[in-house]
Amino acid sequence: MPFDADQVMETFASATEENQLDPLRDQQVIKLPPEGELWIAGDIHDHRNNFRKLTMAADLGNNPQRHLILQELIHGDHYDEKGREGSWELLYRAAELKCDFPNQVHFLFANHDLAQIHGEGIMKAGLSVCEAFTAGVKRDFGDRTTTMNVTITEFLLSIPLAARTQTGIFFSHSMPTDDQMDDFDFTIFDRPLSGEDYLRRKGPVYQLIWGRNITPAGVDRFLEKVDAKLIVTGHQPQEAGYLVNGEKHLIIASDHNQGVFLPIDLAREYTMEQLVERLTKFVAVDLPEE
Ligand SMILES: [Mn+2]
Repeated sequence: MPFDADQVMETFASATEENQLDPLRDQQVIKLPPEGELWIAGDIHDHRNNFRKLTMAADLGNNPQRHLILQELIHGDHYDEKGREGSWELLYRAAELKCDFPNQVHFLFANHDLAQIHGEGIMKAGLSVCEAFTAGVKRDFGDRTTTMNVTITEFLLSIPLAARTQTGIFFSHSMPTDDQMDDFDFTIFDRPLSGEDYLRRKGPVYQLIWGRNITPAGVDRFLEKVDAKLIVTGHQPQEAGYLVNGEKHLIIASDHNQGVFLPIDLAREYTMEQLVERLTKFVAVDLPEE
């Protein structure tokens, strides 16, 4: 399976530019329009079949009113016999999709993206998934590996932190933990970011995308600060595909058959019950085999 390094790098570079110039982007937030649709997925982690189902069913070319938000595409289960992991390719497919539909495809920055930028920070069965990812890039690009890693890092750094509807729904990969919430720097959404914002543990970007087990009281404080009514995140694995945490926080996962995505109408308001009713399981999406 040969890859054309120049073409792959050109696609990542174009997608980087499209992320930066996204017409809906205001600093680190995608501000969705008052009409049309949004389809949002949770963590995908190189689940290639779910990605295929989502993009084919979304049919963006025939549905210009439809927006698609993707998050945490990398670090999945496609390891070769030498422990090299191949999720750069799904990230590349997503970058291609951004280039094809720059006004409709958007991303949310996730902790696996940040770990891959840093080249470390997530272990699985005692092995670094970031090193496995880089080994996969090296397998497929040989002596172009260094430039490819720089290109991929720039793409990951171009991804915004959040999105919101005009009807009060906020989207981010996660939220700061309850004990970080009081001191959390909420200005990260409204200004350019610097290296300090991404620092391990102390940086607000790190805190936003790594936080787990936020209580409903923490969710309330977060939503008050960002002036939204409901929040949808990924990040915490969900065997059933989703979890309603309290009354205002919906967690979705898209990295297995029972995973879900959330298609909503941007023009209308939703209660949590109505959002949950909209959830669509990947297993229910029927597409012809490839
Ligand atoms: Mn995550």
